[in-house]
Amino acid sequence: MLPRSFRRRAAVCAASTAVLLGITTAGPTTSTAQAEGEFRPQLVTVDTPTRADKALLQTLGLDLTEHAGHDYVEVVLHSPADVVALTTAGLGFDVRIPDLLARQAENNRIDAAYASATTTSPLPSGRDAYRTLTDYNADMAALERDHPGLVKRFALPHASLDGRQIYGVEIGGDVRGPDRGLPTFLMLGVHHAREWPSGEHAMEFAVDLVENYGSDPRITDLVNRSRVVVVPVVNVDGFELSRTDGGLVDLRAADQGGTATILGTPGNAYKRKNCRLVDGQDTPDGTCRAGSLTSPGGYGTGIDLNRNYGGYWGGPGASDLFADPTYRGAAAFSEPETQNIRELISGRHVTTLITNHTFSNLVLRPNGVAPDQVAPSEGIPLGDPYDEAALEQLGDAMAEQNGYTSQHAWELYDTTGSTEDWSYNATGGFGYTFEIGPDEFHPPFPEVIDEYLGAGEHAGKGNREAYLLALQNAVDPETHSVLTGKAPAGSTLRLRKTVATPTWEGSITDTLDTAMTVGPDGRYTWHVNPSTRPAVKDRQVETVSAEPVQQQSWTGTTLPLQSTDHEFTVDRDADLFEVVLDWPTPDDMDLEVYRKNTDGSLTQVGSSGNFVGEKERVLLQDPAQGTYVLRAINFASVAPTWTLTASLFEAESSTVPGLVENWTLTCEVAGQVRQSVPVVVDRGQRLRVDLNACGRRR
Ligand code: 0X9
Ligand code: ZN
Repeated sequence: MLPRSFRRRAAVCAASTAVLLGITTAGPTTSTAQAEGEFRPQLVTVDTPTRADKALLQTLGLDLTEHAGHDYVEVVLHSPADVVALTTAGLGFDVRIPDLLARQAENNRIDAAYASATTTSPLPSGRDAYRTLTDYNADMAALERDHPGLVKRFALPHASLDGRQIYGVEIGGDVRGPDRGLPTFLMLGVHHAREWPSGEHAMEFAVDLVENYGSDPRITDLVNRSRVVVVPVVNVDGFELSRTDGGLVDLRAADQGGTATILGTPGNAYKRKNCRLVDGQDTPDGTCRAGSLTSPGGYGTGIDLNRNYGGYWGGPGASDLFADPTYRGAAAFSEPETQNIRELISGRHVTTLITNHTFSNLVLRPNGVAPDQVAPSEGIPLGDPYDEAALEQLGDAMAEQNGYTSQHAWELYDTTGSTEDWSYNATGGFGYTFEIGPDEFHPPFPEVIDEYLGAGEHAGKGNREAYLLALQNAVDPETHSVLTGKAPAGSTLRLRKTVATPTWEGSITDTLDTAMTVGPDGRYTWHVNPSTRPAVKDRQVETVSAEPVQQQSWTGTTLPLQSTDHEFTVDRDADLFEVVLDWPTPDDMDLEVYRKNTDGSLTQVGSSGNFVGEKERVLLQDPAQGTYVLRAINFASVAPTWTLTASLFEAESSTVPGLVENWTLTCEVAGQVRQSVPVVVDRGQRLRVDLNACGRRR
């Protein structure tokens, strides 16, 4: 969860630099010897109160991290010359971690100690350390080599910008046989370079299925009834840089139990985006490392692949500035990595997908944007997904296995152009984002094991069990559609649909084109996604009354790093509870909303984590009656005067009627289309279509 986390930590760090320094020197000892007078890379906080200061800093060729706020940027200094560059430019700074190598060594030591004490970890693969890209590729090749009837390795259609092949594996009981219309379950990892556990879990799940096929009846049945496609590393270039250039730097020790976790790092360990160096121009093969030298973190070169998909592309929660961590790219699907996933999904019936990320222990479901938002391309509020009840049910069931919080993606923060917002709205296949792990992008490896297998009260469940539930959903005909009937043995059936998928302001053209081969008995059963896309189905829209039915405002001033609470009682039925925190200066404030329990304790029910300078807003649907605590928190260096407003609204629910779409089903014999019929099929429906005319020559 990028924006909230780095902003929060940044504010805490900036305000307590002096304290941190003292603690850091007393922190973990280094295992690397330091020659006298030798310069050790250090992490400093550079003051950049104006945009001009930031621009100046960007010209110095220094190693800027993504750890930044509106008035500072954290920078790694690698040499005395870097220090001179900063001072000559007249930019002030505080040293935050005086010896990054010492800190990195300490964290690497944890991993090394674990690896050397462990021959075989309890993971399906037995691995005891993070894979490199080479390891992933070798493991996928080995899976295929050792289980040729069960595993097919494939290269995705587009090579990466830096010239690498991107691989995936397909797993199925008869994976080399013709496609007989089984549903596809898709598992993705590492859209964001630094989120290493997201690839580990995807890969471990593949190994898990393969190793247990034939002995575990549940897994055997699931694998026989589906095709499981796993692409563990979508962003291969970024991952290779992150994984091999710089190690783990854990800032928690330096923060004495504060909210800081981890971000500052040497090298590219915290790179987020892909290896695009210039929009619209291919990156010369092999040059990504060079291009990233001065932009290792989320900032700098690259496209945020989780803002580049077509669904509502270009809307809220995605930046149009190349250097930003959430840069959406020049156009929807401008990047080879997202094109790969688009083509994969457009060519199969992916009935359920999970795209893995780190971190925050979340199971997120569509949509990425709050239901009251109106995309100009549509002119009506986004509403809840048509399949909200079913999406929520599976999300909650998965979250019970791993102990994560199940919620709409927009409840985290707005995003547009994310994987499942496109895949769900354009194809109807269920899609979820997992944010793995409590507090780090790539924590010490033992944590990866715990998250996969489950620990504590989730022991024996974890993401493994959550993924199995998702796979179960993928094969369950109740959650997709089934076409069945007679057709000539060996004929090719094809379902096609060319549609306009809304971006935020316009649309893109999606062609879904899938095929299967009819078996020797002249009958077929095809597991497909519904013919009408969720994007155009009936939509429940809440029209909120213009005037609140109840409203209360407070003004106040809160000192830096302090917070102010106000209570507000909801004593009537209302459809919407809105809390807004506004203030005049472009400062860093946060808003949290709690429900007061009968024993006086507080349960957080909402928080707002907008970028610096935006006002904060929390929206609660159907608020329960009772007392709420509204907390204004100041992370900034000044004490602005703010206004806090709580409003209750009533809403009228209306249905905006949607469209009915059809698939075009064709039957081909020897490459010739012999029959073509429109097919309308809903979720949960089983439709019989006999293709008798296909057997006759025209
Ligand atoms: O911001 C993101 O892309 C994801 N968080 S991360 O820290 N892994 O970068 C969250 C995306 C949530 N939104 C949707 N999936 N729509
Ligand atoms: Zn991510």
